[in-house]
Amino acid sequence: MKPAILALRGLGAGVPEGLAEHFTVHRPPGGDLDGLARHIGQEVRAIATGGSTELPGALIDRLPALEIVACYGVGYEAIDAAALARRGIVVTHTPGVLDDEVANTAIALLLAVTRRIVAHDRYVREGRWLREGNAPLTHGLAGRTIAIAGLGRIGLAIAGKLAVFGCRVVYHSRRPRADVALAYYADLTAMARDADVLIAVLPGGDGTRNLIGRAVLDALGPQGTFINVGRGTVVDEAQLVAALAEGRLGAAGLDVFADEPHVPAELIGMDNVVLLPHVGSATVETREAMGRLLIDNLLSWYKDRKALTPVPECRHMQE
Ligand code: NAP
Ligand code: 8YV
Repeated sequence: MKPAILALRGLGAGVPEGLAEHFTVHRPPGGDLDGLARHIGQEVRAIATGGSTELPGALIDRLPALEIVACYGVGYEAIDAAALARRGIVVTHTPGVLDDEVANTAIALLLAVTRRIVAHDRYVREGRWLREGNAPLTHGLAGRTIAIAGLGRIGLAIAGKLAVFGCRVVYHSRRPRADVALAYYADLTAMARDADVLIAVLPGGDGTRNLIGRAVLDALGPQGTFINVGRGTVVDEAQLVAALAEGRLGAAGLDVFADEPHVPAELIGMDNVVLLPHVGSATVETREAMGRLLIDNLLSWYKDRKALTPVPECRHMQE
């Protein structure tokens, strides 16, 4: 008999169908987790879910046979992985396979914002080129300092891609990396003060909430650009809106927001901001790779109790 798996919100297209080849897939009708737990709670051995989809402890309590939670995505801030690990439940995610595409998204936002690609597109469409003449000049990237907050897998991919632009790349994280030659800043505000552009690619959750607040944004300054492809919660969104509105921050390119899919109304009307609907990893190829890795983690677990890409909190659980 195929093991029973609970498929929750946040899975990519095709993932439930892929799971169905190996598992009996249960999806909560109308999101009714309570009803589902009542009916098949004793049977559920696995959960497949999005890393930003809340996984209530009260639900876990009702799934006594649960062994593994497989997340679609690398970020898993909505999952209390340490608590699950203590209960002997392994959590997996999909690191690595999306680095290149998320890094491309960061570079696309960087160019779109600094070269005003979207604003200039509007300039043409609105007939302003004809009426007003050439669009205003912008600034290039060569010789600029680009700061990366969070030099992990994706941050490193961004740094690699930035090498061709002739800019200086610096970074901040809690610890310096021994394997990179880039300048390290222990102090995020000090780094922002020295930077022309700050690219955030930090994980979400309580540990990074509002890490980028008024001090960092003011340090980046009126000529500075802020790009975020990590999680919206790492920046104090009200402070970001105020800094842009008051001209204390120059421009922003945002793929992620604090309360998705809600975007602060003030940002919509701003010409110096490029907004994306959390599409960092959203190519057919990358999403397929994420779905495949999620399923391969489950299959590997059921084959020999070894998950392929457990989250750090669960790495010790490999038998
Ligand atoms: P990763 O390899 O774990 O890198 C995270 C980096 O952040 C590490 O360098 C870590 O270094 C640093 N960091 C963590 N907590 C920090 C803190 N409190 N202060 C300063 N630095 C901190 O993760 P990744 O694979 O690169 O992914 C990063 C994040 O990107 C994910 O967690 C996810 O939220 C987001 N993401 C977004 C998209 C999208 O579609 N926009 C797609 C994929 C991922 P230290 O441990 O040394 O501090
Ligand atoms: C996805 C992401 O958008 O991997 C992550 O952490 O944010 C993105 O790859 C998400 O996980 C799937 O909706």
